[in-house]
Amino acid sequence: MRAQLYRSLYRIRRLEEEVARVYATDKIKSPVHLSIGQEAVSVGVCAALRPQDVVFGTYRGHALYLAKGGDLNAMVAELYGKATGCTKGKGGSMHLIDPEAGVMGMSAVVGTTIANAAGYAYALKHRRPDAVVVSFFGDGATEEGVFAETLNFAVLKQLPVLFVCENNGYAIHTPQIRRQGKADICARAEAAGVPSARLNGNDVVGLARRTEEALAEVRTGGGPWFFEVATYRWREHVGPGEDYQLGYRAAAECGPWVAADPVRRLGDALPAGERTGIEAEVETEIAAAFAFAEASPFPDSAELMTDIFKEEFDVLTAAQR
Ligand SMILES: Cc1ncc(C[n+]2csc(CCOP(=O)(O)OP(=O)(O)O)c2C)c(N)n1
Ligand SMILES: [Mg+2]
Repeated sequence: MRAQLYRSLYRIRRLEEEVARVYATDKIKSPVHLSIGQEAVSVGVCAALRPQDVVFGTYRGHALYLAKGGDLNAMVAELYGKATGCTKGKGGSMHLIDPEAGVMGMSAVVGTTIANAAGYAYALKHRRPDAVVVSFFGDGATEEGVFAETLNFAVLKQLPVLFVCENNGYAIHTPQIRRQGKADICARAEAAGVPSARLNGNDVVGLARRTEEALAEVRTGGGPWFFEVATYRWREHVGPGEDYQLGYRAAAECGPWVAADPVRRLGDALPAGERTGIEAEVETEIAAAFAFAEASPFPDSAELMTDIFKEEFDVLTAAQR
């Protein structure tokens, strides 16, 4: 299990480092919200998911997309705006989707996918009761009205959904304590009737175990669960670089998070040969994905008028049918 978790963590870290490196060339046509430092949240939670389970995320979604098994080539091509991308180059980094892998969508509009996730869970409750939904969002999203409304509905209908708040302490440049009168997000979930836990976002093994436990209840009709996961964004809010020079947070604040970096720590704990083997395979895979994106064509201009409305849509993924 540790080797698998390391592969997933290392793959996401290296993919995003490559995105940051290539970004200066302007080949990547999309804004990028990197999750470097936050990878373990998606990897830990997704380790407890089954193929029929689905996830919804946000514009900061590279880690979630890959952790749930989204296609790597289609992701990089999407960032390049190419026709082979996961939304044919129309969505970019903020709108990754791979329904066959259970990655049901992400949005640039803060909070929107919280309600989408609950709606999907409502459908699953009737059509595929052994599958669950996990909804990922930031601490800032909990200030949107849709968060409170969705928790209420999820409890009322006892929906099979796990809400995962990735609390990185900031919404763009504003810290949580300057935005929330009572900075206790779990208390708000509890007030709505949702059992909650505050978890360490660097403890990837612990996150997988706690997710397994919570989902055991969710899968058997126990209704929703809520996790507030403490984590930290190492890079700037949007873009490939760092932003400590802006002054809204001190560079020293990142120190303890870097020291506890689960990517490095898990790698250090593996036998050296196993670690280098995993890293070499991942490097090859990432290089191939960037080569695929480079070689892919841009969409034809006729594509501007397609995919605007969806006439028919089967809500179930292949794994759920
Ligand atoms: C409805 C809406 N309001 C405001 C914005 C502008 N905006 C983009 S990201 C963001 C911060 C959200 O912070 P958080 O939910 O904590 O996620 P993080 O970026 O930290 O992962 C804001 C306010 C938006 N995209 N959508
Ligand atoms: Mg945040």
